[in-house]
Amino acid sequence: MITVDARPAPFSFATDSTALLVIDMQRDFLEPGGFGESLGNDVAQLRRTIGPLADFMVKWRAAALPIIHTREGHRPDLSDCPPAKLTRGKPSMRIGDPGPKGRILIRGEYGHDIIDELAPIDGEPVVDKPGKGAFYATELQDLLDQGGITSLLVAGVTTEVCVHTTVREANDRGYECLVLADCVGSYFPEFQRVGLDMIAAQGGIFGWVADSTSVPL
Ligand code: TIU
Repeated sequence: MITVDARPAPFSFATDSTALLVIDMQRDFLEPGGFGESLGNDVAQLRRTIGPLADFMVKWRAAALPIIHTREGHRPDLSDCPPAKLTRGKPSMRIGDPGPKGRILIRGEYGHDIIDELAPIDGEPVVDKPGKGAFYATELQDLLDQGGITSLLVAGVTTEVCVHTTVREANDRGYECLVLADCVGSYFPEFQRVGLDMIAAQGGIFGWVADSTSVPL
């Protein structure tokens, strides 16, 4: 067992039943010209997560522990994109429109893929998801069941959107989740702070929170 000094209490996990879940570290969210920027966001806000997460992934892989990556995006014909998602707000470019990194948030496009700094290595599953949560309409539950995974360390973007939705879904399914505070990012500093507080509040209502440097690997 490994025990992490976490909020609101120490978090313990067994190395044979824990995976690192890296959510949506895609060019569309972290680089200019993608979906995140089209929604009016400053992508620079997310980029502080890249260094700590890259360092942590090196340590996690060195310990031969599993990593699962996710990507948010849609089929080229947009058949899996609900109209409510497609037309919401007034972005300068909508999902499926051509952008500098290819069609926005479309599977197979350059912008949809994971940033080079955090590229998956051979054998690491990449789960494509149409929604914010990583369990909805994906194979994630089966992957975790097959691997005997009962605990998740969670990283990625954005804290209050896809990370939160996924952690809530995971919590309801019985997974114990430790959210790595320095490896999750929001476009809004106040949402980052409150998003993490919401997870750890009420005795850890959705999970635990700690910096990646607190995980004694
Ligand atoms: N807009 C925003 O904050 N996030 C998303 O649209 N997707 C994810 O969080 N991955």
